[in-house]
Order: sequence, then structure tokens, then C-alpha cells
Amino acid sequence: MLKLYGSTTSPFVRRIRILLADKAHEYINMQIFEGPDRQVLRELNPTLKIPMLDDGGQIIFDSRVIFRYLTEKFALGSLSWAQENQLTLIDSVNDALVHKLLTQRSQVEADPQKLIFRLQQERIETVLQALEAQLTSGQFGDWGYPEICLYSMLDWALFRELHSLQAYPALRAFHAKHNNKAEVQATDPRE
Ligand SMILES: N[C@@H](CCC(=O)N[C@@H](CS)C(=O)NCC(=O)O)C(=O)O
Repeated sequence: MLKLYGSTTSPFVRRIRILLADKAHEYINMQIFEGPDRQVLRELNPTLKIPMLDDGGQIIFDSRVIFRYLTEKFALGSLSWAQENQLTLIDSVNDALVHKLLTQRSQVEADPQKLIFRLQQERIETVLQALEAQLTSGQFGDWGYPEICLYSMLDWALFRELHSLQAYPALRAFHAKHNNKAEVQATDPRE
């Protein structure tokens, strides 16, 4: 049985949970920052990040590689280069937002004059603008993997109140459109 290690709040985990919604698998919810779960992670995955997949002892790190593994296993069909670039856009804003959350949780003041914070903030804005433009010009499809990743990132940014989507009507409309899907509801981090 496929085992997916993750946490209910992680947007990188949620995309894989939604992808696996109709496939037999076991989901293992972890507390990754301390305690026994961190020890499990240390033994299996030195990056200490989730998601992580275990398929009968074959361990796979990183959602992007997990997606590639599942694509081969279930013959899901691969992504175009344009879709790969969409994933890179989504991953980069997602990483910058994770950085922002960890900064807040570390009680570090995110001084916009400092290079590290200025670059992250600029990236969040340039990527959200690019995603807004792509949605507006119809470059995203219905509900394939790039759309699942986009939804998971947006919903997490809203849930954690990390960045307002006020300036991005197409992103807000996209979020609202997919909000009531069963697999989206079943993986809501607010539950
Ligand atoms: N590139 C990785 C990113 C995964 C990631 O950043 N996961 C976060 C949770 S949302 C994590 O495990 N963070 C732990 C840490 O930064 O120590 C992927 O796509 O799987």
C-alpha cells in the first residue's frame, strides 16, 4: 500500500493528497517540527521536509518527484513544458510564503529594506501577477495537476493570511470556482 507522509496544513502535501483522492493509499499525518514524528522523518528523509512517499520501501522525497513517480506508476500522462513552468511559478511563490511563515513564527521582523525579505516579497508579487495573467489569458486548464497545485497554494495563503489576493481577481475567482470539490473539502487544512 502506498504511504504518504505529510501534515494537513502543508500545501505541498495537499496537492498530492488531492491527486491520490481516488487511489488506495494510507495517509500518515505528522508533527514535523518536534517529537517522535521528527525522528521518523530524520530516519527516512534527511531533508526533513514533507511530503514523502513510501511505496513498498521505495522512498521518494519532494512533491515534484512524487508527482513524477505517481505519473509513471498510474500512467497519468506527463506535463507539457508550459505546465512544468507553471509548477515552477507555483512552487517558487509557495516556497517564498513558507519562508514568510517561518519568519513570522521565529518572531523575526521582516524588514523590507533587508535583501532577504525584499527579494522574497518581490518574488511573491511578480509570480502572483504572472499567474493572474496566465489565468486571464486561459493558460490554465480545468482541474489537472497544475490547477490542483495552484488551488492548494492559494487556499493555504488565504488560510495563513500570508498575502492578500485583493489585487488578483482571476486568482480569487479560480479559488472560489474549485472550493466546493469533494477532494478539496476533504483536505481542508482548517478541519
Ligand atoms: N520542494 C518541496 C517543498 C516541501 C516543503 O517545503 N514542505 C514544508 C511544509 S509546507 C516543510 O516540510 N517544511 C519543513 C521545513 O522547512 O523545515 C516539495 O515540493 O515537496
